[in-house]
Amino acid sequence: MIELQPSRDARGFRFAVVVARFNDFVTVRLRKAAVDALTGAGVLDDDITVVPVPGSFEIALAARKAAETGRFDAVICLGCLIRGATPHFEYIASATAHGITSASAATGVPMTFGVLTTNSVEEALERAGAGASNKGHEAAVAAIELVTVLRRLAHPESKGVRV
Ligand code: DLZ
Repeated sequence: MIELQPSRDARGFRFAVVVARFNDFVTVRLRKAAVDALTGAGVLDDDITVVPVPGSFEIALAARKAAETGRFDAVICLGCLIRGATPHFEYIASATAHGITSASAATGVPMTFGVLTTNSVEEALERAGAGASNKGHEAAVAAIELVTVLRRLAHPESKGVRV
């Protein structure tokens, strides 16, 4: 049996980071952590395009449009929905998640989900702190892993390990 190995080396790959401005005191932290994770994996500044959108509800359309340009290997989606402050929280959260899933399925471009859905501001800030538990960081690392393992899947000469 061969198990394909994702890589943390993302040199040469191009990413779009779609980020909602709503609750920007949180989303700027998600964005910074995502960009840091990408550059830390070898992605050039010029190969990262940040696409700001008003709120999480608008992420899916922008992600799809970014994917349709053909210029990106993956799209990282970032936003912050806080239940207490958001009437119709469930509707927006559900529309956002389904919209991103559909956009990825329709375009075939990997998209990752760094949209916080929390009960409070405190919970949101906890998930946007320093270090690897920041959900922007996690979404960027997931995008890198997905891009690299799918690349290896597409190429028969891919390196895998026998398990
Ligand atoms: C309107 C709204 C509300 C109340 N709460 C949030 C939120 O917590 N997080 C977020 O990302 N966006 C929120 N929005 C904005 C919607 O996502 C959307 O931008 C607007 O309804 C305009 O379509």
